[in-house]
Amino acid sequence: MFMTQHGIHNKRTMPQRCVGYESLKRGGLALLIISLFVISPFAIAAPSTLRITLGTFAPYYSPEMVHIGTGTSVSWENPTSDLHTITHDGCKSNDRCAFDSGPLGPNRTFTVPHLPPGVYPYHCLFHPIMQGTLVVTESATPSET
Ligand SMILES: [Cu+2]
Repeated sequence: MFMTQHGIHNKRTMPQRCVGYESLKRGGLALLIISLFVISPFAIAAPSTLRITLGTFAPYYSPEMVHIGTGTSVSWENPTSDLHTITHDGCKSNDRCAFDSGPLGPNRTFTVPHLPPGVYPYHCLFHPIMQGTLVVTESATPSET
């Protein structure tokens, strides 16, 4: 009785196992295709906007050091509950003020459109410990360091 049931059970599970394996293979392939679609836009296509996130703790601007091409705009997001600024160091010394967000409130975003090539150190007027650097080079490929 037990043997028969066991036999029947085996006969029933065997094809199911095969189907299960097939669908697992199919699922893996689908996952591979999906992941290719998800990853490739970031790997191949250069995003037109690079996002930097403000933080209460270091790194205060994340990423702190950013290399972008001249075709890329930069967008700072403030998810903290404090006011911050994104102020080009040149604004303080009254040289050439490339960008200054002014007080940026929580959940606000400040975007700087395309900048000419150059090195742009910047800081927060309220918290001088907050410092970041933007490096703009004559290319369209952005990267982070
Ligand atoms: Cu700040």
